[in-house]
Amino acid sequence: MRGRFSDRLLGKLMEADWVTAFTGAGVSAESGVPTFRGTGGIWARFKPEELASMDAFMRNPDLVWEWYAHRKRIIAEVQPNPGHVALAQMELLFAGFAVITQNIDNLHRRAGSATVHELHGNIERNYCIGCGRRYSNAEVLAQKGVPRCTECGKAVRPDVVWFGEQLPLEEWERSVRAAQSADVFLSIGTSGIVYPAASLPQISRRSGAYLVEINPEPTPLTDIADEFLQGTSATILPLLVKAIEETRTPQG
Ligand code: BJW
Ligand code: ZN
Repeated sequence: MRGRFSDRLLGKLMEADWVTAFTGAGVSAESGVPTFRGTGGIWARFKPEELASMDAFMRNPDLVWEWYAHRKRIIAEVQPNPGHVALAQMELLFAGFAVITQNIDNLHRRAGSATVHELHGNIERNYCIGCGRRYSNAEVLAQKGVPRCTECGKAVRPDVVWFGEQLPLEEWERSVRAAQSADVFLSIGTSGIVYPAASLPQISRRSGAYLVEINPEPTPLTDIADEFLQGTSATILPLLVKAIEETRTPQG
């Protein structure tokens, strides 16, 4: 046992050629980005299923757009936290390393991670639902209410994946390969209930990975994980990087 980590986990990490980190909203919580489920605030009155769908956008475009405009503003102001930074550092410690994220906030790239597969899109991009023309956040936030396309007049939406929509195929295929290649798979800060993303830890484990979950709360994944590290990502991930470095270069 080195600090809070088992010899078994550190042994697996010493032997690992490939490590994959799968992240959810919890990883950005300590940057000040609210999670989807189980939080306070005005948006907690709505389930993500009631806001993150094309049906919801068609039924109540103002409400859905207001939610995204609110989140765009929060995300533009926050910074990556020590958990994001630790994952960027971890990338340099292994021959193969990938971050698969369900987050749309771009914080992994901003922290310096190079290989990032974004399964649910990116809130910094937008496109017209009529003609597909792309818009920057500066362009859409300059308009009042739901932005309209300058070419065709239809509504502009965030480039994120809503319920009932397909995940971007290339990002999905790369994520499946990263899950299958992993010797150690870290599932961090996700409730693990939204599919198909939530199948990646299972895919990885079936391919022989050592499955580690990092979360302050147990989730449906906890029972199949080889280890459950209970705590927040901004606390545990920097300690894990330190433990890997110390195990590789024993002190004294
Ligand atoms: C901390 C922490 C700290 C807190 N440190 N941790 C029935 C069965 C199976 C599937 C389905 C079904 N019915 C429908 C479906 C399909 C559906 C689905 O999975 N629904 C489930 C809810 C049941 N999936 C889809 O529709 C997907 N598409 C699809 O299936 O396509 C195929 C198809 C197409 C057409 C027809 C039929 C099939 C698309 C899913 C898209 C999800 N989109 C969203 C919104 C993205 C844009 C945006 O951000 O606005 O993605 S929803 C939302 O949930 C977002 C997230 O990425 C996703 C996952 O949430 P996440 O990240 O896990 O966050 P939370 O809040 O749930 O959890 C936070 C965790 O952090 C908690 O565990 C905390 O404890 C922890 N935490 N602080 C570490 N400091
Ligand atoms: Zn258009």
